[in-house]
Amino acid sequence: MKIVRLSSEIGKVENQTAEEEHCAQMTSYGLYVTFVFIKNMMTWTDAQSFCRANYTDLASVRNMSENQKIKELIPKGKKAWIGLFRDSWKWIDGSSSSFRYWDTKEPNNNFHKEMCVAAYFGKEGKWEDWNCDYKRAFVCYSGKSSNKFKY
Ligand SMILES: [Ca+2]
Repeated sequence: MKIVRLSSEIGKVENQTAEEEHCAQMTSYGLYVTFVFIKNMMTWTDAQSFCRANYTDLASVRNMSENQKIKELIPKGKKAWIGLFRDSWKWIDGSSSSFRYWDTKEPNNNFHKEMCVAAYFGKEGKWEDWNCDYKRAFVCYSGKSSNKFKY
């Protein structure tokens, strides 16, 4: 797989040939987290399985700088699943970050069926809740997640 690796540590693109996979590496809470954009369209659940098989999990977005990093990975106007779902809104990695970046009027739980969250990168990376069965591109991460690593 071709990879573009954008490292916020060195701030340059190391490989320009990428197509399928885009990565951003950044330090968060003192740990390296690598975000990977997958353009294959999948339901939220399938996207989660894919991320868990190939990376760590769907991306948790814990602050504005992580949201910004992810935004930079994703083609403008695209929506992509992230790892937030409705169980009083919980990140799948078990982390308890309260950072949210909802678009206006979101989350609105249309038809009471919107349990999953996509970030919409035509709108500054703001989030919308969506029916989990929609097929979308998505963002995985790899790295240590906060529930496996105590500070
Ligand atoms: Ca919605």
